[in-house]
Amino acid sequence: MPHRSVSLNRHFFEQRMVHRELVGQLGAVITQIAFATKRLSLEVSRAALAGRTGAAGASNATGDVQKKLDVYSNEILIDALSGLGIVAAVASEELDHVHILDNTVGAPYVLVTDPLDGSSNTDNSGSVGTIWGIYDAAAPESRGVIKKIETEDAMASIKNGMPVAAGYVLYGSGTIFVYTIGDGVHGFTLDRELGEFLLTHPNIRCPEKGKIYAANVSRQHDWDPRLQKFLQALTDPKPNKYRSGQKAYSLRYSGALVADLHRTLLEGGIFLYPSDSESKNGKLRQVYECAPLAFVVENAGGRASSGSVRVLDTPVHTLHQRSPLFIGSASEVALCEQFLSGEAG
Ligand code: P6P
Repeated sequence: MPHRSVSLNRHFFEQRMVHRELVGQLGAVITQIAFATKRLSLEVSRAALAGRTGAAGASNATGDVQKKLDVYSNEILIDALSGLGIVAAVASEELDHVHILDNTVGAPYVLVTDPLDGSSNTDNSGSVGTIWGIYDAAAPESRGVIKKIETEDAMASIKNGMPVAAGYVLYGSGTIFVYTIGDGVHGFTLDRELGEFLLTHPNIRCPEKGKIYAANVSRQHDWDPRLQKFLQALTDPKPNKYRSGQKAYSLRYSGALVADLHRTLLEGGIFLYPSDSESKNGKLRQVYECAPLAFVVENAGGRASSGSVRVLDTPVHTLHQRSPLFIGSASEVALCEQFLSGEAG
């Protein structure tokens, strides 16, 4: 018998008895996100041929220089979700404000997204990714009420709710689609000839401990001394009580959050982007980078923290607010929090 190929749609259909929503509107949104990222995978791979490398000539709301592919990726994603009547609004790194889609009275969901994370890597063919999260558009008390979702409704859902689904797509040596609806984390690899994402990583579990850490260590002189002590505990050639006989950790850092996160999810360890003198609240964005990835990693048994607060409990005040991020294996993230609080070290 040939190996059974499980497409995303088949995967959703097989879960319909437990998760009816996967053969309904939620499944339709995730399928459209997958469709958009198939297009993105193609566009990223041929950016240089299509003249889509380099800067777009503007900056986004958080002051990052927008790459041509950033803008194009945002357009592709919004286009894939427009007209469905299922997504009411999109909060994107590339848009200053929440974007309310047309004809969406009664649409049940809001999308948060970083359409092309790590886009500085596109000019050197490095890995990049898409990060996405889906929230209920209406507050619990007004669910079922047919109304047009406005910006304040979308922001209220993002501030007060938890994601109903989240995931990312890694455009690396392969194109990997990872998602969760809160019941397991599942990974699919794009078969370009079929044009289908096929299940290759069912029920991903983040190892309890790893052997790798990911950080931009060129900035460590500027970090909290307690964080420096934590990294010393991981990397000291001499064994210490925090490594229980394990060898010193290796450093892997790609400059693209999705690539470093995906490796950490599969192999364990910790990714960290702390605050420093340049980024006093951290560099990564809480709404459309930290929270969706935290939802994925926690559902795989990992942990995600701002250093002192669980990412998914971090209060959201503004759409583009930044947060420090410590994410990965439960053991390393918890130990890092203990160093930062002074309980360890
Ligand atoms: P640095 C890319 O710009 C990004 O937002 C993340 O994808 C990545 O983890 C981080 O910034 C890299 O930042 O300061 O190390 O270049």
